[in-house]
This record gives sequence, structure tokens and C-alpha cells, in this order.
Amino acid sequence: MKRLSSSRTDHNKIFKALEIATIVATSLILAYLAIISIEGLQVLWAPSTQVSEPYTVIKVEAYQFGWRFIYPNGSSSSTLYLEKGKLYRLDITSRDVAHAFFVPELGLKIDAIPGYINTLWVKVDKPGKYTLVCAELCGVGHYAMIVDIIVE
Ligand SMILES: [Cu+2]
Repeated sequence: MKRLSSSRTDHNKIFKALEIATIVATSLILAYLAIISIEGLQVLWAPSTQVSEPYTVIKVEAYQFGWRFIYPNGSSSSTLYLEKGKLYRLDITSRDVAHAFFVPELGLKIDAIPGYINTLWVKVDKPGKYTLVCAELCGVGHYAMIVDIIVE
């Protein structure tokens, strides 16, 4: 009887040691994942503080059913004009309902939401005409939200 009890105690010690080892190993793995995630998220969260070259801010307003681009000098257009090789920050919002700024050829896509400003950094090195479409079904005129982006 005593021998059985001693064996059970040994098993309990082994299980307890295994349990602690599992908890410690899992904690170390989670801590490692947290550290590498925070490093990655800092790049995503603070791109504006890490931009070392000058850039131009263009406000982009989506509405039913079109786009309006407002330049730093106060002028605006319904076609987006960019200079090749120049860095831009697009501050994108919506006047009415949810839209989405989508330029497949440039790999750009971000939501345009009323009351929020979503930021896209853009630098196009190849001159040409690109197409901006709305990628959010926003009403009966959604199909008409196609405009040009001219890069010269
Ligand atoms: Cu739309």
C-alpha cells in the first residue's frame, strides 16, 4: 500500500513538472511572438514619422458617385494628377457612405469612410494613365465611380 502511494506521488511530481515546463515553454513562445509582432506593428502604425523625404498631401473625397481631389494650393479636380517619382500622402475620406479607393495597377486599396481619414502613401515611378475605381458597392451609381490617375 505504501509503495503504491509513493508511486502515485512520483507520478504527481512528474505531471506537475511537465505542467510547469509546458506553461514556461508556451509563455516563452508567446513572448517571442509578441516581441516580433510589436516590431512589425510599429512600422505599420507610424509610417508618417519615418518618412525622411518631402511629400505632398492630397485630400481625396469620395461621394455618390465620384471622386474629388484637393491639392495643397486649394485647387481641386475629378482626375488625380501626380508627378512621377514624387511621394504623396493621400488622405482619403467620404462625404456620404462607405466607398473604397482601389487602383489595381498600383496595388492600392483602402476604404473611404465618412468621418474618418485613411492614409495611403503613393509614389509612382512609371508615367502613364491609371484607373481608380470604387471597390465598395455604394449605390445605384457605383459603376460610374471610375476616374483616371494621370502620372506625368
Ligand atoms: Cu462605390
